[in-house]
This record gives sequence, structure tokens and C-alpha cells, in this order.
Amino acid sequence: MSTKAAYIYHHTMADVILGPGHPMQPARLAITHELLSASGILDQLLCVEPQPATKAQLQALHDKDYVDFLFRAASPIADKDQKCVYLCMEALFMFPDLYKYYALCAGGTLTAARLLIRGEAKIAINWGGGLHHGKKDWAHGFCFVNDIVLGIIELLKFYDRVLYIDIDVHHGDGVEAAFNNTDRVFTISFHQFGNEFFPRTGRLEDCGEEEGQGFAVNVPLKPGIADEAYRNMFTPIMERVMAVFNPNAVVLQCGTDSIANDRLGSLNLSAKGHAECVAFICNFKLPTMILGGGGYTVQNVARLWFLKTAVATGLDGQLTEKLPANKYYNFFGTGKLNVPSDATVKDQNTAEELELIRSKILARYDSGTG
Ligand code: V1P
Ligand code: CA
Ligand code: ZN
Repeated sequence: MSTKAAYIYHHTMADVILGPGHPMQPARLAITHELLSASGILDQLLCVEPQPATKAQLQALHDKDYVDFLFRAASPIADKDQKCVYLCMEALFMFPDLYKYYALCAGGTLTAARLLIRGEAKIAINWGGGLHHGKKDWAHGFCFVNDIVLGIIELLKFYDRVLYIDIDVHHGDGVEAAFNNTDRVFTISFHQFGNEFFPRTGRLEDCGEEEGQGFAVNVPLKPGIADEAYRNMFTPIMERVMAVFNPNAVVLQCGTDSIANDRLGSLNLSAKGHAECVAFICNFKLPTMILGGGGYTVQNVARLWFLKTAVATGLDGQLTEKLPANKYYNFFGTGKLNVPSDATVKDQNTAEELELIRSKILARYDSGTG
């Protein structure tokens, strides 16, 4: 009997509002869920409701004082000086259920890790996770915890080598930093870079330190890259990384802010083009955790996470070009599943620049060692 893919979802997360005008809208989780339910795909998945991560579990990465602070951060008696130290810009966005919300993000990813470790699923999806900027003692870029680092620490109890791939438009700085000095986790991030684009890190030259030298890759891109050019970077680089690192498990952060017409990102992939990356990675048939992340045009996030769930679980043969009838139908504007690239957007990456980035990265692994 083949194992079902696991889908981790807690309905209370989708009701949270991070702040007035905040671009990150957890409602995208409920809309994705509705598409999965309306299409009948949900019934074919192992649906798991996560428990919130405990304080002890959060402390596998985060400092105890920071976790204690988060626990009381949204309360009116929270210390204002501590807010400045731990939250920086993020202090602007406090909401009553902050701790509960982020503990569930982390709990979902820890659940995904355990399902993979126990062999109860070969693919485990947590669209509520993917908070790649979180640091051990401060919040960054909407990420008050770093569920990904916690999930990878859990996987490392069982797997020797874990590959982390980040296709969010932003650099996966928190995950890279946490594993920068180890050869047991290989991190690779494809991201928009330049002109002070957040978080301004992730240079081509940054490739890990000490034991971890050669175990981090950064693929900096300029605005406007579309499917073909992105594929021509992603496929050969990932093939080489897979061959050289030979991971036992994979964690794929699937922020959808790399697709056309995102509110924060300026890349120009289609939904199908981004989902192809997921198909490519799942084809290696390794235990794979699939996480959310960014994505700020809510209808398109739901389209893409729905499509990616189907692709990752091998159920995409059941999709049509149209969205299934669903309760948010009017909100979608068009009934189409795909989000096409915007034909009016110019790719600011030249073919020569991309070739140089690709060849510099591949050349590091020519001898076959990491
Ligand atoms: O740009 C910044 C801060 C403000 N500058 C001084 C630095 N923050 C960004 C944060 C983006 C976070 C992305 C998270 C993820 O990678 C993973 C979940 O997708 C930012 C931006 C921006 N355009 O980069 N914050 C906001 N926009 C923002 C806009 C409106 C209201 C609140 C925040
Ligand atoms: Ca990225
Ligand atoms: Zn992002």
C-alpha cells in the first residue's frame, strides 16, 4: 500500500490578522484549503491537525528569554525596551494571538518532520510554515519564529544530510545563518537581489563557512525573470547539488512571491513555472517537506499552493485549467488555475549575467566534492 502524502492544517491559523494593511494574510491558508476540499484532492491526503510547539521545542533554536518575551509580547504590560531589542521593525505588528499563531506554524513543521521520520508520509506539506527570516533571538521579515530551522534540527536526529531549497523571492537568511558552519545541511536560495531588496543578503559569493564551506548556494536574480530563464538556472544547479550532496531528506520552502504580479516581489514566473520546480524536486523521491512562506497577492497564493499540493502528491492529473467551484469563486476574479507571466514585464537579467552566475556555481562542484 502506498503511503498518502501528509497535509498539515489548523483552521484557527487562517482567522488571524497580523495587522491592518499587513501584506501577509493567513486567510490564504483557508482559501487554499477550500480549493483542495472543493476539488476532492483533500480526501486523498493524510490530513493532520498540528499541536502548537511547546516552549521547550522552540528553544531548540530560540533563546529562552526571547521565547518568554514572545509569550507575553502582545500583552499591554510587555516591556517596551525588550520590544526594541527583539522585534526591531516587527514591533509595529503585534496581535493578540501572536504567540499561539507562531507556535502553530512551528508545531506544523515539527509534525511534518516527525511524519517523515516515522515513515508515515514521504511528502509532508505545511503551508502555514516557511518562516525563513526568523533568528534565534529576534524577529525579522514577518518571521517571529523560524519553523524551518526547528524542522531541520528535528530531521537531523534521524537523517545524516538535509537539503534546504528556498524558492521564495526573498533570501532564506535565517536558515542559511543557522546552518552556515555545518556540512550536514546544504542550503540554497533563489532570490531577487539588488537595489536594497529585503533582506539585502544572499550574495553569489556567500557559500558557507568552516565545515560548512561549499554547503550554501545563493542565486541572486534581478527583477523580471520568467519561467524559461528561471528553469535554466534551477534545473542544472539543483541536479548538481543533488548529485554532490546526496541528501537523505529535502525541505522545500515554497514562498509564492516569486510569481508575476506579487505585491512585494518583482520576478515574473507563472504559477505553472513555479510548480515545475516542486515537481522536479519531488521526482527525486526523497522524504520531502514542503513549506509555505511569502506570497502577497492572496488569490494567486491560493492558486499556486493548490496546484503545488496536487503536483507534489502526484494528483495533478485530476486538475483542469479551471478552478473547482468553490465558496471564494467571485474573489478569484477569473476562474483560471494558472497565473501567467506578465508579457509586459521586461526581464532585467541578461542571458550573459545568468550564464555567469550558473557557471560560477557549477564550477565550485566540478571536482565532485562539496
Ligand atoms: O523592508 C522591510 C523592512 C522595513 N525596512 C526598513 C526593512 N521589511 C519587508 C519585509 C518583507 C518580508 C518578506 C517575508 C518573506 O520572505 C517570508 C514570509 O516573504 C517589508 C516590505 C518589503 N516590500 O520588502 N515589509 C513590508 N514591505 C510591509 C509593507 C506594508 C506593511 C507592513 C510591512
Ligand atoms: Ca529564496
Ligand atoms: Zn518572501
